[in-house]
Amino acid sequence: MADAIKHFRTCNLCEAMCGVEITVENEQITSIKGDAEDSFSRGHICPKALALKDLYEDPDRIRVPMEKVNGEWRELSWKEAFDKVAARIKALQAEHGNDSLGAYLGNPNVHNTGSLLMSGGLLRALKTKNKFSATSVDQLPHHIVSWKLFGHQLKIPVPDIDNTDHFLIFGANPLASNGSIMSVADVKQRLKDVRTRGKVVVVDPRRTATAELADAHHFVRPGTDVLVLLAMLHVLFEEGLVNTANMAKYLDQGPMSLVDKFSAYSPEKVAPLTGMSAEVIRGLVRDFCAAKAPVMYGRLGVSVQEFGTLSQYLIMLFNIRTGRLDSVGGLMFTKPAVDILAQSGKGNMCRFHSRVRGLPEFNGELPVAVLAEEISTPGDGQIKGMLLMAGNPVLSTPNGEQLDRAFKGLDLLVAIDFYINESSRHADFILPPVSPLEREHYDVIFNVLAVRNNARYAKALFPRKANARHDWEILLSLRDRLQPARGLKEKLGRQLMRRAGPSGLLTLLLWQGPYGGGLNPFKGLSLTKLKKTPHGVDLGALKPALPKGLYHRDRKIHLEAEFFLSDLARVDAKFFNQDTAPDKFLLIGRRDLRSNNSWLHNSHRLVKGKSRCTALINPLDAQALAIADGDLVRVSSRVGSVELAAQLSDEMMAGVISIPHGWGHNLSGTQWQTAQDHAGVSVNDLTDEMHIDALSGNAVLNGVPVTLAAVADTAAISA
Ligand SMILES: Nc1nc2c(c(=O)[nH]1)N[C@H]1C(S)=C(S)[C@@H](COP(=O)(O)OP(=O)(O)OC[C@H]3O[C@@H](n4cnc5c(=O)[nH]c(N)nc54)[C@H](O)[C@@H]3O)O[C@H]1N2
Ligand SMILES: Nc1nc2c(c(=O)[nH]1)N[C@H]1C(S)=C(S)[C@@H](COP(=O)(O)OP(=O)(O)OC[C@H]3O[C@@H](n4cnc5c(=O)[nH]c(N)nc54)[C@H](O)[C@@H]3O)O[C@H]1N2
Ligand code: SF4
Ligand SMILES: [Mo]
Repeated sequence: MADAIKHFRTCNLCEAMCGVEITVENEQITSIKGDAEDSFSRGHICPKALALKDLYEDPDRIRVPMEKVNGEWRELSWKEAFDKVAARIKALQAEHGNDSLGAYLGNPNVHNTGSLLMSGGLLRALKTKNKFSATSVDQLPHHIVSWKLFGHQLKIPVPDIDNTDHFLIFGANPLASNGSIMSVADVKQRLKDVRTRGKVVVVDPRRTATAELADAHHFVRPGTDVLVLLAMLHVLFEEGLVNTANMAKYLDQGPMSLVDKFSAYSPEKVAPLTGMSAEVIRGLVRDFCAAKAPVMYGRLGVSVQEFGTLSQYLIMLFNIRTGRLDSVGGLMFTKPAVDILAQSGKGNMCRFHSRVRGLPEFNGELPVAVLAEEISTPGDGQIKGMLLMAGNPVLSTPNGEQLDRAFKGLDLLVAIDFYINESSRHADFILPPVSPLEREHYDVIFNVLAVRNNARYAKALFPRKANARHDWEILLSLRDRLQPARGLKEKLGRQLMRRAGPSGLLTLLLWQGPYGGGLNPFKGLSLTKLKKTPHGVDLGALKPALPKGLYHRDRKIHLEAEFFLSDLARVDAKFFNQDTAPDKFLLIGRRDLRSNNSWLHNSHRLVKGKSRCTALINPLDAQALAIADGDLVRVSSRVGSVELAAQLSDEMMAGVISIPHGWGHNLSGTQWQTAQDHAGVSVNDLTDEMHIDALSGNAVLNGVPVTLAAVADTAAISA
């Protein structure tokens, strides 16, 4: 029997970047454990890490390029596939214009070193304004806030969890998600450590696992965080708690500027709308200001709501006005070894707008909430073909059912994906890349957002087979066909890039980065050094960085009140200027430790057991509608209706229903059998593409008005 080989790498499935130890015997993975010596994650992993093995072995995973001919899939050689796809894209754009091709980039692109470093060329070669990504169902508000305030969309400060003594969390559940825009392995222990130093406080319409662990949890009515945050700033000024001592010289305005903006939002005024008492709101501010090293953090629950951008701005402003930005234990900037900020666009907005609804682009992308209408509305610039890269927008974007119908009508759909999912089932071509263990990995993005500076690199565990391709190879091959190199110099440049691959680029980026050798390439942090350090290199705790970290020319933080606070008119109109009765039920999402958006449901070990795709309902709400635990219920919104089992729990705030996203694998033509066997329903058949955060165009996935009813004939329907 061959000796067991131990391989160390970073799990790339979520943002936590856990180090894993994978044992291989006779080319079979025999175990996946947390790497106890890992410099970042200290041995922590979650159940999803085992899916790395399942993904590698999954017989449903597509391994060769395919074309759909008369409804039947047939295999192609890579050359045939690239030639045909490029010819079809060219023909489409020649006939209908460049914008007739749309592109959607899903979340796994940011977990993929090669795609991140090498997709730029293809995206430019597509020459289309119709680019979309999962950003606009997620963190778009964070980018806009950072771009406006600090001058770079990726200059996003993260909570210094290891040093704070008062962690105030709005709309995040790191115990399930393992942290987001806060890469932090072993978050449970780290939160417990915060409690020994001080307090964890959670504001969430659901008493989540994170809330259970916290010292205090407060329910908030979905979508009303903006009011709580305005009232918190009101209290800050009213009670003389503003303290910008460490910040004053970096701000473009004095500490008391904007005070009049918050005077109208007293806690007493907003309390009845938010479900939080005025006393609790005042207490949040006083406790925060009494702590030594407090920090306020808001994540997905706050981003994907009607006032997501304004709310994230107010969270940043609160941290700034209390001197907690760039302070140990507060919101801190990172110093990653690969300075991807220097390589990427700082951001830009409103240079063009979507054709049908006129929503603004950000950083060259349009909000995905407009994708279906851009496909279905005839006229110049109508989308007739789509390129999907590592995404499943039918399950992950609002009004998925409508998008599904729109995809059906396309002239061309090409998917770069190793599964035939609910979106790529409409594809004419599938170009399948290798699975995560068959490629090298360096986390380019999540080290920018990590609570400790760190660097780790791993080679591919299994070399890619001769007849397989990396994502980046697929991207380069398509680019070469769509936009051939002009002249010898460009040709050589492209050949060099292909030969160097991601590790060549990483060598360069590490060398140029803040820990690299600079003038002496043999010194400093290098890829060679990382290859010899399989458990990674710890580059230390986060340190104050201002004003160096600022990208504005004047090296100041721009408060940009006109842009963000112009949205107060919309707040007033929604909450104070109309007599409409509040919606009876509001829908929110939830994450589960054994799920990852829409795409790990083909791993048997992650889906076994009781269905997690249930409607969580407060027992008093259920009682009023004669709904018992396990009953089938119908949840309906403006755009659709789903039926699923009710799960009663007082962890839900009254009047709020929670359904997880990423389920709904019951559509025909997909090729993930285990997922189909555990189909569930798609909550995005309820979310509404017309309900957006107007300031950014980001989708509203939390606080969706819905109705709830028992399905009378449960037995007949579930039989
Ligand atoms: N209602 C509701 N909707 C939500 C959310 C919510 O909280 N509530 N969350 C939103 C968020 S935060 C996000 S990020 C989005 C995610 O939305 P998407 O990015 O659209 O969806 P994923 O489920 O991540 O789709 C992943 C697809 O990428 C493929 N894939 C995985 N790895 C690779 C790879 O290395 N290369 C290639 N080429 N393909 C790969 C998988 O096979 C799968 O088909 O969903 C959003 N949708
Ligand atoms: N296991 C697992 N881990 C994941 C993922 C996954 O699908 N599964 N997805 C990954 C991705 S792509 C992302 S972006 C991150 C997201 O990571 P997180 O930001 O931690 O997101 P969630 O776990 O969805 O937590 C959002 C919380 O907001 C609450 N909430 C909903 N509406 C409101 C509201 O109006 N106000 C307030 N204050 N709270 C509200 C919800 O109840 C929920 O507890 O997770 C990543 N990690
Ligand atoms: S928390 Fe789980 S999925 Fe996320 S990186 Fe760690 S092991 Fe992987
Ligand atoms: Mo996300």
